[in-house]
Order: sequence, then structure tokens, then C-alpha cells
Amino acid sequence: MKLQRVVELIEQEPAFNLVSHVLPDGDSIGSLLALGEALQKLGKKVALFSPGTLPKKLSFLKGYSSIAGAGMDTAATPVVLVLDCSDPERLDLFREPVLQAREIVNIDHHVTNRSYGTINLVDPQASATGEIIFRLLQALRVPLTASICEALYVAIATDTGSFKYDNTTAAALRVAAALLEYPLKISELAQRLFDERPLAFYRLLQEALATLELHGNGKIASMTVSREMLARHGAAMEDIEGIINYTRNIEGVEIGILFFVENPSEVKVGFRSRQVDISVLAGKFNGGGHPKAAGCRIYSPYAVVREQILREAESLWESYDNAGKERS
Ligand SMILES: [Mn+2]
Repeated sequence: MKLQRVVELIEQEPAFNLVSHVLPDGDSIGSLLALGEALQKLGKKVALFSPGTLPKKLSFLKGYSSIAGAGMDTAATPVVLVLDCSDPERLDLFREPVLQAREIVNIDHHVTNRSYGTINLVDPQASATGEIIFRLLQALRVPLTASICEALYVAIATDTGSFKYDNTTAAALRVAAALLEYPLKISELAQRLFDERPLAFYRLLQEALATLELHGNGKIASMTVSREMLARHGAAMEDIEGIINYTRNIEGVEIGILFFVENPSEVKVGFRSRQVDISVLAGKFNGGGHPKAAGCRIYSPYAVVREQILREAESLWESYDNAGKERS
């Protein structure tokens, strides 16, 4: 069993590099910090890495400031644990050292995971990578601490959208229940993770909502945000994450799309869906993700990307809708 192989490797090795994906979310950082602290408790040497900037809203987590943005040496420490990362491309500047490591332990729950590890502990049934880490820590018999529980709770709460998405399984709630054996301040965590946002976010949202458009008989909604808009309001990349849901939350809308214009020849596209598997569409453009939340990056001008994406989204919805009408 994969979990057992990871347990054995951890027991054998003295030192580990741990790394999250680029633009890390609560699951990636929560998993990184929880596993990092647990390995230290086992007397292991650990180095924590995350490419690029970290979400400020997670800065309250213990160990946050020990996460480095550079300097992974896989020649000296040849075992890497990669967390919540479906594709080595998402490791950004750590892609090279990771792929040269002797052991790559790929711990993830994305259905689109590319199995790039020497061990692939990938469970698409898991609500979050944090849920897999919880099982791993149990198998390792590491005593949990309040900070490990807090980090794993953040991981699962984030990836389940505060226990609202379909991946909020009984198993996920059982893990959350086990974590709540420790005195976590969940209302304070919820406020920090989901409710409170900087003023810059609301300024950005104000401008983004002005770009809202409906397509395909009101089944598809799109909004556009640009790198310049972020700069104008002093908003961060993490602020656009909260904007995309506004598209899908409109009554009657099935597919929400957020175009993020990085520069004149590069557009990041985020998708949210109510029913149809949107990861298929992201996959057509070399992207990936989950059935109801996915994304891709296209190296073309905005007008071209927009045209292509809206056409594909409309046809995806139409074929899904027609298939449904035939079934009933
Ligand atoms: Mn995740």
C-alpha cells in the first residue's frame, strides 16, 4: 500500500524537503506546515519551501515564517515530499531540483495528478491533501499538537469551501471532528479564512463586477480582471480567488469564468461549475483541476482567448444539457 511505503521511507530517511505548489492555498500550506512539524517531532530534519509569495491571510499559522522561497538542495537532501501539486509545472522554480531528487513523494488529491513521483500517494477521493496528511500522521503514530491540528483543519476547511463543497464527505468531517478534539477556535479561523478581506479586495471586486457579462442564454457568466487592476488597488493574486465565485453564484448560471489578463499575450482562466465537469474544458487548454473548479493558462491575446473559451464553454454546456434532456 502506498501509505505504508511513504511511512517506511519517512522512518528510514533522516532529512526531507517539503514543497507546496505555486500560488499556494490553505490546503497546500496547511499540509506543508502540519507535515513539517510532525516530521520534526519524529526527530527529522525538514526544510519547507513554497514558490513565490505566500497568502498573507495564513500568516497566523505556526511555522509560516520558516517557509523559504528558494534554496532547495536536493543533492544534499535527496528526498522531497510534494504537497497538493498535480503537475511539476506548478512547482515553478522548484521544478528542477524536485525532478532531480532521488525520491519524489507526490502527495495529492487532484484527479488530474500526473503521477510524477517515485511514490504517488494520490487519492482523488480525499477532500484535501490535508486529509491524506492526517492519515499519514496516524500511520506514523505522531502525537498531534494544537498547531498540527490547526494547520490540517485550515487545509480541509479551505478545500471544502468551509465544508460547503461536494468533497465535504463523511470521511472529511470525521477527520475534522478528530482535529476538533484539540481546542481550535473555529469561528476565529472561519473569520480569518473566509469572511475577512482587505479593502483592496473590495475595490478590485467593484471593478470586476463592472465587467460582468452573461452568455449562452444566461447559463454562462464571465468577469475580467487584469494585472493592472490588481496594481491599481494594491490587491494580491490571492484576492482574485474570491472573485470568481461571484460568477457562478448568480441564479441560473451554470458555468462561471474569470479571465485574468496577465499581460497582452497571456491570460489565466478560472472556471467554476454547478453541474458539468469543467476540468474537461480546462484540460483542453493544458490546464486542470477539479470537476467544479478548474483553470488554465493560455498564451494568446485576451480577445482571442475570450472568444475560444466562451465558444468551448457554450458547447460544453449545450452537450451536457442535451444529454440531460435525452435522459429525462
Ligand atoms: Mn488541495
